[in-house]
Amino acid sequence: MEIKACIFDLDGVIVDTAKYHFASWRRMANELGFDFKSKENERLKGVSRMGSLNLILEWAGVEKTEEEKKALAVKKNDWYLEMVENMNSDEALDGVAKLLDTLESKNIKIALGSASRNAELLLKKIGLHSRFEVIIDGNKVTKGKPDPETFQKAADGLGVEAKHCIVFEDATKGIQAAIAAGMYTVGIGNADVLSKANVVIPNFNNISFDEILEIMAATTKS
Ligand code: B16
Ligand code: MG
Repeated sequence: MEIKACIFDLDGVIVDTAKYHFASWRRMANELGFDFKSKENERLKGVSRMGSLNLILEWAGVEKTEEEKKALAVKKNDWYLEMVENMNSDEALDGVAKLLDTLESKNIKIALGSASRNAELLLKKIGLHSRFEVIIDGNKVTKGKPDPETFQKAADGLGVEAKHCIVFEDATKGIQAAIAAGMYTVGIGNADVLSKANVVIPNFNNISFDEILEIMAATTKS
């Protein structure tokens, strides 16, 4: 299997913005007289802003008009933007910049495949925007994860066939999307949660790209 491109999810893979999404959604839920914990929050990972709001309203048993939903989504996003306001390059997750260097040195193409409409802003804040040849975010797709559109568009933009792409993802919906796109999947995080991924690593600390390729080769032989 020859790998020609790597497609990265953003939140939970490049940067730990998941905690800010969680905090801002929880603040919104609390205002509605409802609360949810990290177990439920897991189901919001990789889900679009409106998709997340709909799920939270469903859990809360609260009905809102489309206009009210739009206003709630704007409010949540404003809180989220306040929280990420001061992010800088220190907040790129450990090992990410080094991995991008390695990929560049091996002429492996790099793309982003994120559900976030704030993806470009965040990449600029952490100083990694220029490292991505193609950026597919929530503004550029009509069907979010687990639909494969995000990753298919990223691969098309790079001009690389799906079978030559690795996707790095922290969300089950993202792993499903990458599998549906016919790509090799590396889960970042908890192996129990990401059991559908070809391989799961806790993070990019202490693992090189060659080691990831070795694990892939070993797991795809069997
Ligand atoms: P925004 P990813 C996703 O980013 C997050 O995991 C998810 O929690 C969030 O709701 C979604 O982006 C939309 O984010 O409100 O910024 O448009 O993991 O796909 O990079
Ligand atoms: Mg994610």
